[in-house]
Amino acid sequence: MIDRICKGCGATLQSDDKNLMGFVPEINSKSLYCQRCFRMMHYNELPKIVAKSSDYEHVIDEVIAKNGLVVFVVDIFAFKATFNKKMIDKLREKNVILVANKYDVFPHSTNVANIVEWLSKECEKIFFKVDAIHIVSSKKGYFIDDLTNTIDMLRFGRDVYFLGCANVGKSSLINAILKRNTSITKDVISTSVIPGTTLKSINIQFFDDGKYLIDTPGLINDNDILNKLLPKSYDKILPKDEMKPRTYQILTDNSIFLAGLASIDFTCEDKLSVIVYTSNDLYIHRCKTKRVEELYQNELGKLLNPPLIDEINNIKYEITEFDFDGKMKKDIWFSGFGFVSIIGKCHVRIKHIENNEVKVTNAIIR
Ligand SMILES: Nc1nc2c(ncn2[C@@H]2O[C@H](COP(=O)(O)OP(=O)(O)OP(=O)(O)O)[C@@H](O)[C@H]2O)c(=O)[nH]1
Ligand SMILES: [Mg+2]
Repeated sequence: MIDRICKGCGATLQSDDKNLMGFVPEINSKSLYCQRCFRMMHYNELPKIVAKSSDYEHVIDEVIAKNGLVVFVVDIFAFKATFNKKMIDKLREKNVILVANKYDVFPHSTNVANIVEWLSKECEKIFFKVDAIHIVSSKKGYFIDDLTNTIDMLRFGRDVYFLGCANVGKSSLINAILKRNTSITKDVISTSVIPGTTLKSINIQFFDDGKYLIDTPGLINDNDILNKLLPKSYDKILPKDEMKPRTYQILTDNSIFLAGLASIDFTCEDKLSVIVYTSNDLYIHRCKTKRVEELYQNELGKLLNPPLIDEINNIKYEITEFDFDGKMKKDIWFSGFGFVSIIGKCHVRIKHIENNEVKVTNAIIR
């Protein structure tokens, strides 16, 4: 008998073990989805079985070996974390379209051309040559047609592979392309907030020449903030809609808490402008630096949540420091929960969750 593949996650359907991927109580000619995907789609259940980081190497190596066009998807809200160096190094010899997804969470006044220019400079910095750069929102359907046109132009009769870190929205992007270009109105592939939703590659016949759109499991980053916290914390971390920038005038020995995920202490001679871009639901607290440790002691998991009370015992912090000369507006990227723009000369001392990377770039929003 030919194996049947779940249309939602790519697992081979089986009815032997309900704790393994691809389980359905009974397989017949009508079986399209495994029980896990059926429940995700119809009851909004979160998946308990997820892809593992160890599976990733062979996924990317398999794609590299094929003669395909690669759509490398990054999450614009988590750009620094998802513009993954390890993946980029493997993609250097391929034809790549860089797609920054989740544009809908950016302030609507943001100029798209400026962001494309910024992305192209980030590529140049690491000598990563891409054939095109697109900004899209799979959720809202923004700029999907522009991307489809570029795919048509650059494909030259090949399959198209969607690669990227877990949770950047690869499966959502394919669903959006299908909805725009076929009679399909509902999601075909399963998506969820949990990294590792797609378990195996999924081939979707899409092009007139019989070639495929191919979804792949994402690279799981064990340092991703989502992998350090429980799903009930995600609600405040992931923006649901347009981020409202929060601006603070900062003097020396002032600090800002990004809930209990990080705190930034500022030392400066002149007043600074600091703009916080996170989910609107993430609690931001400004205080004097001398009160920071007392607040960590008394309010972590309470006022300062996430992390939640039942997560704090598993969390350690580390310190990262930066100096800014004030010549250019800079962004500090907090892996997976946003970025903070700084205008002015200062020294910053950041206390953040251990191994949850903090990186600096020129400002993405001018
Ligand atoms: N705001 C916003 N959220 C999005 C967008 N695209 C995807 N998401 C959300 O991001 C989460 C991950 O989406 P998926 O499509 O499952 O991501 P993936 O890259 O396929 O993830 P894996 O299968 O785990 O590798 C889901 O909660 C989606 O609803 C978007 O354009 N905007
Ligand atoms: Mg997926």
